[in-house]
Amino acid sequence: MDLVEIDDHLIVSGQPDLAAFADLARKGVVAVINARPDGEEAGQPGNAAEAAAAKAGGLDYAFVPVAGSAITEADIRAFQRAREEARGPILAHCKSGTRALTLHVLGEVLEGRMEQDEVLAFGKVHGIDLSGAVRWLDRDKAKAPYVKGFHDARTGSIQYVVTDPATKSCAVIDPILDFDEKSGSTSTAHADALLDYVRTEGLSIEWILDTHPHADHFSAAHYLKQKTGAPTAIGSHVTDVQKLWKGIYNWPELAVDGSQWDRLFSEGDIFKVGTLEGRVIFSPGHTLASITYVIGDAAFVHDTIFMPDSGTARADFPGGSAAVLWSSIQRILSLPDETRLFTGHDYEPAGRNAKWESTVGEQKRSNPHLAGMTEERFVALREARDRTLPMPKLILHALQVNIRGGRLPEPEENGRRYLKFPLNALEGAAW
Ligand SMILES: N[C@@H](CCC(=O)N[C@@H](CS)C(=O)NCC(=O)O)C(=O)O
Ligand SMILES: [Fe+2]
Repeated sequence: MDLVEIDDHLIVSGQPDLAAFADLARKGVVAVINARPDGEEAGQPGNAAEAAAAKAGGLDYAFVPVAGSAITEADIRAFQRAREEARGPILAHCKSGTRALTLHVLGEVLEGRMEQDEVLAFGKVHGIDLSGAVRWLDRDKAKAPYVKGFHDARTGSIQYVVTDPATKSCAVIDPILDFDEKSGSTSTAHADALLDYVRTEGLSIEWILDTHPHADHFSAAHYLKQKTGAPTAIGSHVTDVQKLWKGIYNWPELAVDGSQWDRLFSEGDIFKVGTLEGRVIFSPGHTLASITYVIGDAAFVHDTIFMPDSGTARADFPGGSAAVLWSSIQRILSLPDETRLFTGHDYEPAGRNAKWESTVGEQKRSNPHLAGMTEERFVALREARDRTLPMPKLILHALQVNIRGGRLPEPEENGRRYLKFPLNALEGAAW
């Protein structure tokens, strides 16, 4: 294994021999970043074996798997984080070292610590061809909209800011209001991080959008509207979801006309984010009201399709249907292959870094719930899996907030707000 010393803190290499991990630790290396997806070639040790070898050698370990053509900002940030968290030199590897150095260099350019026109020469000094990194940066500059995702590790949700670079107008999609169910505390940490980003980048929020009433976290739509005055919107079938949960919560005063939002979107509706056009696709199945926002070449597909290694969303909540979800997914997959897909959740399977961006083409090729699938087999697979899933821990907390556009319950006469839960209303208890 050739070790290429990039600086005092970073060594890049091809696939290391696992037997060498203990040796690396003796030489002062404190962590390994594995940038290779599993299964690239026979004899590759793979994530689980590398994680175990790192642990045995006393090394920290991060799994940031990337295919050369499909590096996303989330991967670059995860690589940066793993470097920042390391207390000493780290070894980053892929098959040849090229992807590992590419991840590093892209982070340096995005942070303004390296110029794009220095990249090729920097690679040459180390004997590594970084022309792929230059192509990535060219593509990144040409992207419209520019999409910033914020992953919430607590709930596995992603909130987005979607920006028209020409006008610096943006839309917020699926903003998160933090909630700790153990203490009953709410926090605006995620929503404030989003507002900080909007302020730092000099953006103006044109829309506060939700794809559906979430079952696993509170929406920060109402909070953000109070802070910015921007209009809120959701799918028009939210009224069906309101009617359904009005019954479950036994809540006579709940208005079920969608008046809690400024706009209700239906299939085919068009809206603007600066000069970019947004289009609505009705995509139910996970909920009765789910919609997908297609803005430029980016589709915000919420809980339909997850990352290719994570399959699809569940369809067993009240009002859910696996067959309906299948049809919605087919609509999304009929978008052009290069359409960027941004998902609503990522649960970091097998300890890999959180990711949220894929393309229609990648999904059709490599999502096991979709590639070569028939409706019948999908429905059988989805329903079988859903029978094994416990309800999300916040479903009863979240729906009563989210069917009112992210408003917390009104305070009682002592000034405190209370949530209300039906007992024995939902199935799926995991005892
Ligand atoms: N453990 C999570 C599970 C959340 C969950 O059920 N997520 C939904 C989307 S809201 C899903 O589709 N999960 C698919 C799966 O787990 O396979 C929680 O309790 O919040
Ligand atoms: Fe969800």
